[in-house]
Amino acid sequence: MTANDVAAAITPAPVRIEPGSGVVNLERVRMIVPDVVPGTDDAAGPGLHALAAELLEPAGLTLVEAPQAGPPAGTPLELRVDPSAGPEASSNPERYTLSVTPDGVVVGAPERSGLLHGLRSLRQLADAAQAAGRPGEVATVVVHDEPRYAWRGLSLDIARHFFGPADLRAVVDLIARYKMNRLGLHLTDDQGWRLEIPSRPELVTRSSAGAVNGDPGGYLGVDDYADLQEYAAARGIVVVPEIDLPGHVNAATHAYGELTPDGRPTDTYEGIDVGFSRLHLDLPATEPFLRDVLGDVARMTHGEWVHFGGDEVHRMETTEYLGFVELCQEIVTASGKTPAAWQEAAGAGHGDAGVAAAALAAATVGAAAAGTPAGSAAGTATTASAAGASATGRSAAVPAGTTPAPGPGTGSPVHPGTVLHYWDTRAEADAFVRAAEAGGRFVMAPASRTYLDMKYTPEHPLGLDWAGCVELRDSYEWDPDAMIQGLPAEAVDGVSACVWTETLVTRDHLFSMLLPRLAAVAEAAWTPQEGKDWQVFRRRIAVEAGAWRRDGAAYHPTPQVEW
Ligand code: TNX
Repeated sequence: MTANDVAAAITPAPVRIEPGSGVVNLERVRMIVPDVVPGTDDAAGPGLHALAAELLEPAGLTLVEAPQAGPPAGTPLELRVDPSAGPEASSNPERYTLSVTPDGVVVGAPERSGLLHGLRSLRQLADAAQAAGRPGEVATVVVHDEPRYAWRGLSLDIARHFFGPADLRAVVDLIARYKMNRLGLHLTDDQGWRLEIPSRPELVTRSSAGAVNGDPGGYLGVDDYADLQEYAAARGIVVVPEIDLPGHVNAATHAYGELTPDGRPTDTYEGIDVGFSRLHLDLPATEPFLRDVLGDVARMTHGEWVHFGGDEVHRMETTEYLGFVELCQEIVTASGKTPAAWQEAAGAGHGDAGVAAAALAAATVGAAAAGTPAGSAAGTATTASAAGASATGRSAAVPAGTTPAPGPGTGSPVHPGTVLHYWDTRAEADAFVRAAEAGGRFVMAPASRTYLDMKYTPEHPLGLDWAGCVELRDSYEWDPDAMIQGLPAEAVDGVSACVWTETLVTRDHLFSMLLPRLAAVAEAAWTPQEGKDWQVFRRRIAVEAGAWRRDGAAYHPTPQVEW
């Protein structure tokens, strides 16, 4: 391999690469692992050893044990706790240095996450060697690397169609390959409730069996959820559960009739419309329901965040909506977690832009799903100016109908630390700037770039197109810091891809929407803006496809890449 080939093999592109001129034979590798690694609970050795084997063996490397006597077998691969690793003067906790020399390999990092990133880069070098027909002959190189953003995620909808533990582990492995570290799970929606809630058992007993189009549903039990989080955590990934409130709740109102004004459960729903279901803040059953559900989810969740949704609540007055935003933030915080929500929680208009989205979605994919109630997308639009909010009432829930509507620029409903997911680029920037002033954090998931359920082209058989078509280059060429006018870059925590599953039923459907675009979003989240280059990226993607084919992962062979 030439130096250029080395640079061509690591995706997302590293911060700095010093190519060597030789190769090292890594067909047989002897691992040297530290006993203790900062950021690790259990014995680091066995865990890291097993993960390295999982990553490297499919690429043609064999991990061997050191013999009791005689010369050591295999080329050394040392994982080393090294605070001086990474780009010069970096204090990024995820930084690492990967040195591949004729004598062997050293991955240095101050924390476990960096050691894993270094192993992943090594793996891609090994994959490239394998694809070039020289398995185990890895080009020498030194890589100094660190992520641009701390939040690099994929949010996956398992409510419209259910994807179970085996699929979710495959998704974890995939996002880990691209050094992503957050898996958002959209666990509830109108069509199904996908997480067992011990205090509210009927959510899954009554509302998990169905899915869009009458397809089979399913749910994660308490143990499934714990196991998945452990599997993800071992790979440096935090699961962020999303319970979508106070809209997108038909599965909840089907299970618990007390959540509706007439006390009767709603019917099951198999269509793909949005915005028609809602909770009611003034019903006596509502707050106890929120406390039970969000409290249980917080207790079951190992990571820092609980996402309470907040999107597309088309049939609710602003005051009541903001009461929910306040109450959900209060409950999540009281449960010891940091709240996350969709952008509407900033008071950016929870109805207007969303109504347009829903109407477009209904118009363009109506054929994909049965049972869409005609005209139900035309909810009550709320004007952006009416959607301002008070910065007061920080600690108490605001009862419906009592929030004074403040003038523009007077604050934000967002609590300090709450993480907003920006998705609808049609919304006005003001509310987001106010949210950032109030201490809100931002994750950029602009639908026109990172919604990987959008079609690649108008003819694409899967996906929606309400945000337009999203080709690989669209997912690649954008700057997360420049998405919202006037928002300070310091308020941006990162980037998330999202994949909604109205039209996606199988793992192959899912993966063919993720690949290759997920790699482009991952590079937007990892690589500094000045280090990105579309022409180089598309060549690296062709190299990546070798591993996808080997691993049997479905991908879309977009004409933007020479495969
Ligand atoms: C918008 S983005 C939604 C989802 C849909 C998706 C389809 C967001 C917060 N809500 O309910 O599934 O569009 O692309």
